[in-house]
Amino acid sequence: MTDADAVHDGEAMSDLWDLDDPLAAAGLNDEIRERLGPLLTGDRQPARVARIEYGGCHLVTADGRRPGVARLGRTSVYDDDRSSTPLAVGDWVAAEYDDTKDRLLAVEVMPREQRIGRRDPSRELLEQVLASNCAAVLVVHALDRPLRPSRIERSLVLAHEGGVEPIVVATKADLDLPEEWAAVQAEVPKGTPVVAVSKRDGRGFDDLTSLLPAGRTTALIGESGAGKSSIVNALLGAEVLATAAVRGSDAKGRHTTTARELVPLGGGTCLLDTPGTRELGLVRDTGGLAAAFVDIDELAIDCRFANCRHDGEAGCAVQAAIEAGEIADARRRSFVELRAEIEELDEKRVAREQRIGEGRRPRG
Ligand SMILES: Nc1nc2c(ncn2[C@@H]2O[C@H](COP(=O)(O)OP(=O)(O)OP(=O)(O)O)[C@@H](O)[C@H]2O)c(=O)[nH]1
Ligand SMILES: [Mg+2]
Ligand SMILES: [Zn+2]
Repeated sequence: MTDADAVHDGEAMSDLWDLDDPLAAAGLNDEIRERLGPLLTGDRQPARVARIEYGGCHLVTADGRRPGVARLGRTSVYDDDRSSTPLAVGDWVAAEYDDTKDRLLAVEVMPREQRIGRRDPSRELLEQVLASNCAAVLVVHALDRPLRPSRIERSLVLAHEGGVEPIVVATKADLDLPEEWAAVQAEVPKGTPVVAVSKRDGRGFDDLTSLLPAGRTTALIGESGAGKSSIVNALLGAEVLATAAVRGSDAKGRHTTTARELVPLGGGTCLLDTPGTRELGLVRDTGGLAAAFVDIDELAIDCRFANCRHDGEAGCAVQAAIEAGEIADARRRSFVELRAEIEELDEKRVAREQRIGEGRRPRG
């Protein structure tokens, strides 16, 4: 496929939501109705954020996909959650028309059930939510490019940290790259599904379809050119999202997808496509690290010291397992590296709170 094949997706996306019951297609169910209920006072109606662009957003309402604007001044939820993104694609909101009756305002956000949040690239102590209210996430990697060390492990930590079930997807399996496929599998602990797919020959998509949580939303994350939008199109059975060829020289993507976008598959099952992300900084750890490294976490029970850091201590069961060839040292190194990244940020956060406590101006 060449750039010339890239289609513009704005209008096609609106058509996708031209359904009898768009809210049901967006995944509205009894549970969400109950959580949204208290926010729906007066003339407010339920809506889901389908896309956010500079200057506005698109909301799925009972009438289909409509342009909207965020007006979150009066929200309570948002106030409690200032360290995060005010409005994210996938959010369920209470919406109302403004006085002119032609513009929809998102006025209050339902507390997020799950989220994929990375470190905000411009403000490191803030979390930037890439996808909200997604039960699962496809961690997408193309086999035709180098796998940067711990890239997949990092994505798994982010997923678990947001309460999201990760599914690892290796794309371009038609290119027949067994070593690259082995490298991907090596970063995936047991219990986490990993599938290889090909848009060219169709392999893997039945498996992938059966892994998607029905009636819920599955987000896609990965570098530009990984094949995320191609997966969405394959699962939709239609070329709705724009895709474009990667650069021949280094297989780098061209940042074809420019906005996060919610796509209905039917029956309330949705996909949430995102633009390629190179940076996936970790924000904090409240259990995501252990979940992404269950192998290390289980071995740690047998370490001599309860607070063993698996980094050269005597009687370390992780080290013993490496020497016995049961797990790769690369696994341990990734774990230590990702933990260090989180700890560094925790220290900065503490220092920032101290500065605020002393009445000084916070930085970052
Ligand atoms: N050979 C092969 N090429 C694929 C496959 N899947 C996707 N591609 C190609 O990979 C390129 C990038 O695919 P996209 O779907 O645009 O990638 P993306 O992850 O959405 O990229 P961004 O939107 O930039 O983040 C396109 O040229 C696709 O045709 C596959 O299974 N096999
Ligand atoms: Mg894309
Ligand atoms: Zn240890």
